[in-house]
Amino acid sequence: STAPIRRALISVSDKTGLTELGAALAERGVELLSTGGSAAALRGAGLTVRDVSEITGFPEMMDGRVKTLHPKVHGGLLALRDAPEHLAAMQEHDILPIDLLVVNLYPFERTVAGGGSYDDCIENIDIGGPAMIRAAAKNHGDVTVIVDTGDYDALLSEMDAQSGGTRLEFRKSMAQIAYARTAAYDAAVSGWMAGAIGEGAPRRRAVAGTLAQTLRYGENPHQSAAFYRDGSERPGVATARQHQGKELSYNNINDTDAAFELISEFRPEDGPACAIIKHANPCGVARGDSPAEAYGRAFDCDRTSAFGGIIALNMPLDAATAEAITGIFTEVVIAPGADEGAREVFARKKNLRLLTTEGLADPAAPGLTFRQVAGGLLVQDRDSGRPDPDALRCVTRRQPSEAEMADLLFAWTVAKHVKSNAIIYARDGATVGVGAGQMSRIDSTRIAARKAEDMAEALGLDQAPTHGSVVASDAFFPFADGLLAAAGAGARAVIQPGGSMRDDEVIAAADEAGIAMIFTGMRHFRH
Ligand code: 93A
Repeated sequence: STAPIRRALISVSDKTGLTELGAALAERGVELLSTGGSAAALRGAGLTVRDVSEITGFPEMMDGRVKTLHPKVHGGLLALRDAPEHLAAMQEHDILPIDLLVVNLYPFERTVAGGGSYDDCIENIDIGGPAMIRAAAKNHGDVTVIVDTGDYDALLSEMDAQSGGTRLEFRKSMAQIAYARTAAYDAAVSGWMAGAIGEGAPRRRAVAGTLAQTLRYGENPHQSAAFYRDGSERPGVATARQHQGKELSYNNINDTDAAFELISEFRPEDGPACAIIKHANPCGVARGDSPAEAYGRAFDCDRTSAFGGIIALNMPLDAATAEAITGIFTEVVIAPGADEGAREVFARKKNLRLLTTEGLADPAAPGLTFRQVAGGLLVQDRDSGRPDPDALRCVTRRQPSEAEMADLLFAWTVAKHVKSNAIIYARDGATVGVGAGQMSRIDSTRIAARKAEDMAEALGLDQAPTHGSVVASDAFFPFADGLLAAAGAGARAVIQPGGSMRDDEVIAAADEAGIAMIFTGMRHFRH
């Protein structure tokens, strides 16, 4: 209903705009009820106010801890105006309907930020305020709730436009804002308490989601941690079924996510593919004629780093793949299924954690990623970008061959899942050198090439697998040096976003070295 507001309860700690609001409401014929300090301020401005204590018949007591916690207040906020039973109860108990609630809470956050003592902080946990806010917000069918001094003007404009009442639409919106406020308030309280209680005491973080698992520890043993599910159905580590092995650790979950998100880029229709992850970066990714072969080729990229890795496959595991994988110590294997033969093989390795999912994740699906910074949260779209085939542009005299083009796209796909600066050498559908997480692109280029040389030595090859390879770079080469280093390692084709001030120099260097180069027009930073 848009019935005019007749009675308002005002109880505010932040008195900004209070007397102006009180005067504006009084002018519109609204009766004002209020608590101690707020009532005093309103009276000070010459307004007529009734004390809540007069309504409840109880004084404000216990240092104000109990002032509005009373059926005369909560009944007035919660009663359904069109339910005969509620109206009868109001009549019987002398409860007056309250049509508008204006509350802002004890300044808990400010008390904490100002270095308040433990007792000060505790005393500033508002109880009656949130109770009233939640009651009024629940009853938004009849009651308007305002929790922000910044919304006073909107309230008055609404009332003026609606003959002294408010539209349901407006009340709903204010109710949503009200619950956002009480949720944030309690999150602040629990966050403060998490820091105030003794080390090692059980605690939980107030985050959106349901607790899936209290973890033994976080990234390091001195950090406590937990894993929450956000309710999304996306196939991945949060929704996978674990068949065997110890509980996943914090780092296992993080790495398994990285592994599965990467391998989900490779559709099973295009053939088997395998990724091996260490510290959230791939140390080998490969296609193969069979899942076992894909694993073997991924393993051959960097056998040293693969030890204790996390392995993801894009199709169900079979016994041959399981045999190959169990050749060395592996922490986690995740795939969209595992047949009986594979499960039997894995069962012999008690510590290996085997996870199966319902299919692969859709790499193009929209979604958000979150990262915490001191005092805030960074939110962005998931990097679901894939270069538009029509946007790929060959900028060199030499064009990549068909086989090189396939490898370029393979390397580019992997690059998206490597921490910046990312440089990936690939050949015949397998990475042969991965340079990750360096502060300079030239270092990533050199590290990837050097790892490839080490591997060639270990495998007894007379030439590094980077000979005749292709290279992907997650962002543009700022100078020609990175490109020259790749050429020196034997790369024949390059894929990169382009867009450097010195693109001309880089293109000239590629032409000089007889290298084919593709610009994608899209960057894949990952930090
Ligand atoms: O201590 S309380 O949790 N107990 C209550 O019953 C209660 N009712 C309102 N705090 C309570 N309030 C809060 O008092 C309001 O949320 C508001 O922040 C403050 C306003 O007090 P005053 O009008 O005396 O300045």
